[in-house]
Amino acid sequence: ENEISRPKGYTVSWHHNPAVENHHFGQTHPMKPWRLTLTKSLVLSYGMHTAMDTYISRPASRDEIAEFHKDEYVEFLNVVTPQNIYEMYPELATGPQGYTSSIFGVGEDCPIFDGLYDFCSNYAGASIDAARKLVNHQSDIAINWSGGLHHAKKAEASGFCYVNDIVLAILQLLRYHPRVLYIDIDVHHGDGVEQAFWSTDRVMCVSFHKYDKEVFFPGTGPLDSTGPLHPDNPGKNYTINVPLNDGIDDEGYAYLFQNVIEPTIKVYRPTAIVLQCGADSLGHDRLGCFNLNIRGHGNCVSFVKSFHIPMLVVGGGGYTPRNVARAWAHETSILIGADKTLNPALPEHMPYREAFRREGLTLFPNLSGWRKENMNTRADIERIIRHVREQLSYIRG
Ligand code: ZLS
Ligand code: CA
Ligand code: ZN
Repeated sequence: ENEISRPKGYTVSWHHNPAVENHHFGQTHPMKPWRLTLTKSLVLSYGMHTAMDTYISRPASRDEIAEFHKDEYVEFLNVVTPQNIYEMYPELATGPQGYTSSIFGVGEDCPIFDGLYDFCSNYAGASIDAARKLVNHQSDIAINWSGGLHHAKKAEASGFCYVNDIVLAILQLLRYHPRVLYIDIDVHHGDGVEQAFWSTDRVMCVSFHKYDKEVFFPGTGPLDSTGPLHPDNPGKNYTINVPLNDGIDDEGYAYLFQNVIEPTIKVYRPTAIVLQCGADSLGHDRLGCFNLNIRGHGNCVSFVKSFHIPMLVVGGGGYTPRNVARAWAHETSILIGADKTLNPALPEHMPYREAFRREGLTLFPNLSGWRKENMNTRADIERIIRHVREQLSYIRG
């Protein structure tokens, strides 16, 4: 249907692995790796793979994972199974509803499921591979939709994340790149990445998220959380947090995003950018509370791409699988420069076409008309922009 050619003047690589798609967190768990299968179905059916270098990624090695994570934690992930968890840690068997989260963060949010290590090592391997393609100048834009698991800590699983592929990828970029800008548009705060690079000026972390301390996970990321307070610490001011209320719409988000990201890039002059595209910031997300449409979400990707800086693009959250797939397929088209030529009507012949019927067989259903009222005022948004400008004034040369 669509004739899609390779982008002129730059190379895009797509890193994926079917080994990630077929794992299950559990029946009721909102994280569905199957959304990656839906994404792949759209990417292939539109013929977008013909415009990219496509790699089936390999699992990250234990040493690669241990570049950030604590050895004992990597060992734990490697050996734990749903069968042996209670033998290994009898204290976890506290009651009928299962284990409490005390051992390395496992619990209801981060369950031990069959093939957990296979899942983690494969999504992490894809992000590491993608980062290396950028370092070797074999790609200008590298994509791993299975990555973006931004909550994982050095020795703790958190918020559906076990291994922090973003931190591992940034560590690869830092071997060559002096300054890496991390941008996170998942509806949740990118706390694991922020924490890992809190005390360095070689990575600047910017997260946009719903913020409501004690109510919305993970409860961190207020506007005044900008890095270590001590004046001698190089990380001071190298973290930007953009806390938001429910219901932000495409217009407000685009205005805010551009007015935060443009001055940040001008002042910081990153030599590589990592963009986490968590799709739980879309309207109608099962866990989210924003009002973005597929195009509003994608505008962030277009805007970052327009700076022509080497870019690693990863996935993240996203709990209404068909809309996650729409967003990431649309964003793939933006990255290969095919968004204007793609037919918004979904391809006639594609696997899982029925999964998209609910909102209509289009890439761009209306996702903004739901129960969430926009609780972000013009004044809130202007206050954030002023705060960021002031913060950036302290890091200007
Ligand atoms: O950013 O809010 C929490 C923590 C709790 C409430 C939920 N219970 C189970 C544990 C304690 C305070 N957790 C969040 C985590 C959100 C992670 C987002 C990841 C990312 O998008 C990146 C990938 C949370 N929100 C909703 C749930 N957990 C949740 C909803 C439904 C269920 C089913 C499975 C498990 C228990 C019942 C669960 C978690
Ligand atoms: Ca975020
Ligand atoms: Zn999220």
